[in-house]
Amino acid sequence: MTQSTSSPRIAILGAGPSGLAQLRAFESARRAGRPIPEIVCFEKQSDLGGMWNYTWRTGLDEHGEPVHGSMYRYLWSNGPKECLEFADYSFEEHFGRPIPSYPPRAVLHDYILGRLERSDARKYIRFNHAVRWVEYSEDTGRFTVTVMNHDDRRLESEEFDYVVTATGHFSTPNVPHFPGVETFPGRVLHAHDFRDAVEFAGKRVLLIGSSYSAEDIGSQCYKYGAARVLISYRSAPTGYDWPDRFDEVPLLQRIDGKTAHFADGTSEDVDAIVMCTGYQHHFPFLPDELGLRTRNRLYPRGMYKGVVSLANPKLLFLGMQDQYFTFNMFDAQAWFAREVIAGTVALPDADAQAADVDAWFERECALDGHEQEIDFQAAYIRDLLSFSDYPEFHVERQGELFKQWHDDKQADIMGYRNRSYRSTLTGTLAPALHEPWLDVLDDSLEYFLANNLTRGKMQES
Ligand code: FAD
Ligand code: NA7
Repeated sequence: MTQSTSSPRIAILGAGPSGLAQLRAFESARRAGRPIPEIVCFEKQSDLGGMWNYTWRTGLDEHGEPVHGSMYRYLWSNGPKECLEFADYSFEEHFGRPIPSYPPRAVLHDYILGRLERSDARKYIRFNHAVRWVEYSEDTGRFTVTVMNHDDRRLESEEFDYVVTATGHFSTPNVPHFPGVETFPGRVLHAHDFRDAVEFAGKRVLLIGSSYSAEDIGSQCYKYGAARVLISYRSAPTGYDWPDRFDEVPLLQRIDGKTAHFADGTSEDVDAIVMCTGYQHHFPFLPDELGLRTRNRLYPRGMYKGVVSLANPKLLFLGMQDQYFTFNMFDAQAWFAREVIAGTVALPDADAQAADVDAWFERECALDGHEQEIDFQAAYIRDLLSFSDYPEFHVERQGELFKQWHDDKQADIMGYRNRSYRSTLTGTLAPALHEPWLDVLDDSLEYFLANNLTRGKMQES
């Protein structure tokens, strides 16, 4: 175990977009000539990218760890890339030319990796290292982080001054029970285990839930030939103008054989059930007093500025919010966390931190509708940006793009991915997708780039 006496040691848990944002934040400080701490990033997968690192596996991975990935084949960005662009690394810089606004997963994965590979930060990551336990000692003022090193098949413990938890919160499924599900004679799975819509070609698919997973898995199933898609909602239908073969029904009550019965008294035979019922914030490696207990929301309590644990200011979290903004919000958080660790941002006392959390939380509770939610998250990010030198990315203008995105989805849920938006960084209007999204069955990076080399007809949103 190497211990630095001169600079603090930081453990970053997870090398997804949030953990990589933290590495990049330190790297940019180092390049600016600032001293940086000793960093170790523990990642249980064999490569970086987090959720964007596609895996065909479900259940347990090759080491017996829970599979992290919830993404599936043919997944395309569900928001405009212009709203997640890193402020210090534009899409144009990465690809050398403008690309359409809604890329498939592999293209975004390439972009995430590209920024990291242009720095020297990969060296900090220990792959195949699953964090098992984090314990804080009041005596030493340090954390002991225990990890399973799957390369050497050994449990290892090291001490750190700070822990940055960036393990995501869309991996541990929330799976409700419905009477009769145990004898349903077809596939029942959670969205976390959904991998390939082709499996459902010709089938009648029932989706439970009415948020992002339901709308996208439903769209995928439709695109790849499902005979019928039923979306069963608990609170409210998605409200989109779905094409034929789609319907929205109230909540599933029970299942008899293949027949699903809904709250309005209607019933229908289905062949498969996909629970698109969301995820749990799950931290099996944190003691109760250090974990977060929250549903998926814009301002989970328990973290000052959505980052610093109220239970222990040396424990930080990234990416724990429900997300309109993603990559650039994680960056804003990571740059803030860097300044907290460096001591250039002084934390107020515990009461003042709790009052700040309460104020944001109450503001969130009063929100009415998606436009206010988008403005809220933009305001949260703007607040974070005031604490660091993260480059300007015009977060409010990106908020307006999100509102346009929302309208575009309302107008055409199967066609919104054909729209183009203007980068707030470069000012470039994205070229149109080379053919309508509904017709593109190949989601590979190679196919996407080969067919979108030249700027097509533009259709600004
Ligand atoms: P993650 O990407 O989940 O990364 C967490 C990392 O922590 C992983 O690498 C994991 O292996 C590691 N880890 C977890 N536990 C441990 C442990 N015990 N020890 C060591 N390592 C551990 N966002 C968008 O912007 N656009 C989209 O189109 C979009 N689509 C999505 C579709 C789906 C199906 C899902 C589930 C999410 C989608 N998201 C989308 C949101 C996505 O989660 C974020 O973009 C982003 O991946 C979050 O980054 P993160 O680093 O916080 O978490
Ligand atoms: P979300 O956005 O957290 O949504 C969860 C959905 O599941 C939501 O519609 C819930 O209904 C529904 N839900 C939760 N519990 C139940 C039960 N018990 N019964 C019925 N319905 C339930 O998760 P998603 O997976 O859609 O999206 C997460 C991320 O993945 C997101 O960032 C995407 O980009 C991809 P509610 O509306 O609360 O009544």
